Amino acid sequence: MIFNPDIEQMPIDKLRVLQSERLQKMLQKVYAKVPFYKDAFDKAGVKPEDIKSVEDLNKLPFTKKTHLRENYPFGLFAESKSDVIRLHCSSGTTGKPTVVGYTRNDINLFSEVVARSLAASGCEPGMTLQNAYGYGLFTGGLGLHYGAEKLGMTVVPISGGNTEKQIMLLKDFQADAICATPSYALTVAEEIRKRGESLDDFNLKFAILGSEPWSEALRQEVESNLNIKASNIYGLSEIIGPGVSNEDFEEQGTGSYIWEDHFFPEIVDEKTGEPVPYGQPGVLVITTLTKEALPLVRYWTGDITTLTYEHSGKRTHIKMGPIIGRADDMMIIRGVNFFHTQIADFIPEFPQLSPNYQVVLTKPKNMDAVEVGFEINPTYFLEKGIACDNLCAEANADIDHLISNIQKKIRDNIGLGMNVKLYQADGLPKSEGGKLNRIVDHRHD
Ligand code: DLL
Repeated sequence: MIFNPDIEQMPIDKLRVLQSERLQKMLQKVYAKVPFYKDAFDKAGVKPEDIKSVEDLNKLPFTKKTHLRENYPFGLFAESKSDVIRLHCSSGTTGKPTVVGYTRNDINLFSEVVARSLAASGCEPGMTLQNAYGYGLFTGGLGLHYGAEKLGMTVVPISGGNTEKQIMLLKDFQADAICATPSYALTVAEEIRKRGESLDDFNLKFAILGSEPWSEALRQEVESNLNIKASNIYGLSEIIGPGVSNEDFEEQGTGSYIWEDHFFPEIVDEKTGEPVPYGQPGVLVITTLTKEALPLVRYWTGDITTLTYEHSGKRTHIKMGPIIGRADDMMIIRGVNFFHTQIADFIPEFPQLSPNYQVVLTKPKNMDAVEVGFEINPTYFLEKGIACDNLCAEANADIDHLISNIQKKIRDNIGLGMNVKLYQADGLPKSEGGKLNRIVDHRHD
């Protein structure tokens, strides 16, 4: 189903006119109301009226997370605090969080883009959504909640974690869809399989997964364990939260539609900031066109991806590829650039492995070393008649062979020698409800 066909299927030339009109209005507003932007535009020698259309955007400087931090908590807000009806924060581990604010219109806009995203994922009015994103300062829980209500769904606001109860309510309330981080969806899916539950007792058809990078291997595992369709949802608090873009469940693998009537995307070179042609990877930069409380001009998301127009899809809006990684999460190991998602990419080639993995960095003798941990896929070995709890002993030859094949794959694909360690099923940390950190860095211990 298409939630808002007039907008989602608007011809590109009309969309450009709408975007440019909205952009001009927004630039006038931030120049008048946010001292940070007045200074930044003046320094760049650009006045809002110099930007006639979205094509002129690259005359303007970027806004970065450091700017939000320097203006903590409300310095970049363009509306008075009394018009802000909600605050959220972006997920960060240390120090002061990044604070984002919403007017009533912003909450309506947030709900609209999430409703579009849920519909693209297969959801329809009348269906029940189990919302396993965390409720609280994180935008996932409340963001999906309001969007699902707007679409006309019944929401089960269970939040993340408590897997036992998740499974009970999925069955008892006959949820049609679940939204969660992909790593937590995997935890739930594996638990359902491990318990030998019958899928006939469930009514699940769709999953809406995002908030962290995930792989085709993980998609396959969740889809086949639960017999559902899983779609990608992308977003970040600074721009709105979840619902900046979403995959259509019938167009899997071709990217996620960016709702570009509200969020104008660019891809730029990570080092030079210059535009990168469509189809090539670079940093995603987004300008909000309609947001009131916290409008952002050319916001440097730090996420690396590609943009492409794919004219055979159901909608006209541009699509972004999967997130390859965050520019600041790129590891440079012995001179080679490396994102952990490169590991996830080849897991489907090894049916002996589950999609879960972990990267451990150490620094023996002052040289960076990488160990990648994988979990055995118990179904694969059980089908061969090998018991999982005794796996390594019984399947020694298989395992040695597997390890050397994985090492070769890593050398060929990434250009680095890495140590490979295999764990029993459930041997690696799992998501307990939220985002899963796959990198353990002991280099500075
Ligand atoms: O994670 C918003 C969200 C909630 C998105 C629920 C989807 C579902 P933040 O906590 O501010 O917001 O983190 C934003 O998470 O810059 C990306 O690096 C990463 N991220 C979000 N969605 C995806 C995705 C929410 N689908 C940061 N794939 C972003 C890969 C994602 N990474």
